[in-house]
Amino acid sequence: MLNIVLFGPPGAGKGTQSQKLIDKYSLIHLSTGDLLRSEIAAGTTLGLEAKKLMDNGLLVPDEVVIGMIENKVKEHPHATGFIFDGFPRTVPQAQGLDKLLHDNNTEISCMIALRVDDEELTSRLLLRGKTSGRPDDQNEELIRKRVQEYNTKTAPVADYYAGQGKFYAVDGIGEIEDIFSTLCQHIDALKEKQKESR
Ligand code: B4P
Repeated sequence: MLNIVLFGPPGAGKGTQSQKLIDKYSLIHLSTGDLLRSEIAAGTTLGLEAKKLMDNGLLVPDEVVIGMIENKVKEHPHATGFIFDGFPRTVPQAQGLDKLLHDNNTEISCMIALRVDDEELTSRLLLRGKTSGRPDDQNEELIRKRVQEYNTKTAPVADYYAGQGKFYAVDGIGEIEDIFSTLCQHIDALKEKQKESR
């Protein structure tokens, strides 16, 4: 299986690039941000609790997102691979994901990080906020809070995968198509390696 974690700060382009990758590699897209927003739209208890945190730029508790991902992975027993978008966002989430995949006889193939500086992130999210209707994209202070959450809680997840020799970083600034083709080069090289080791 090809299981990719697409990593990066809020606004790095994870959702944008995931859409393109799932089309090219026929992967199942699992975005915790999208899953949480659908819980909010459905007005579930989980959604109402998550909304309070998300609207303040904070992360949702680990056990909530791990449970959501577990349910989704189980819904696709015949998948050829998954793209994890916006998950894991903490080291305990990464450990939970490793365990879940191990229990399903598979593992993470690689983590690819999109590198984008804070100024560019802020301007992208404020621009998206004009049309997305997302409360967490509406003001600069909240966006900075999300970036700060990323720097303290999420950035260490890169070291977790680097320790397993699975971490790659690409420049996330530039044309969307150029970034996509760099991502594809990494993934194609990985697929070749997987073939050789079979
Ligand atoms: P997410 O939905 O994951 O939101 P995001 O990080 O803002 O989105 P993303 O990074 O995918 O956006 P993209 O760059 O594609 O999370 C939202 C919230 O949910 C979190 O703050 C947290 O509260 C909660 N949450 C989610 N997962 C969680 C977890 N695992 N644990 C705990 N809490 C969790 O797009 C940004 C903009 O940039 C777009 O407008 C796009 O068009 C533009 N863009 C993309 N690429 C570009 C490029 N190359 N050049 C110019 N613009 C570009």
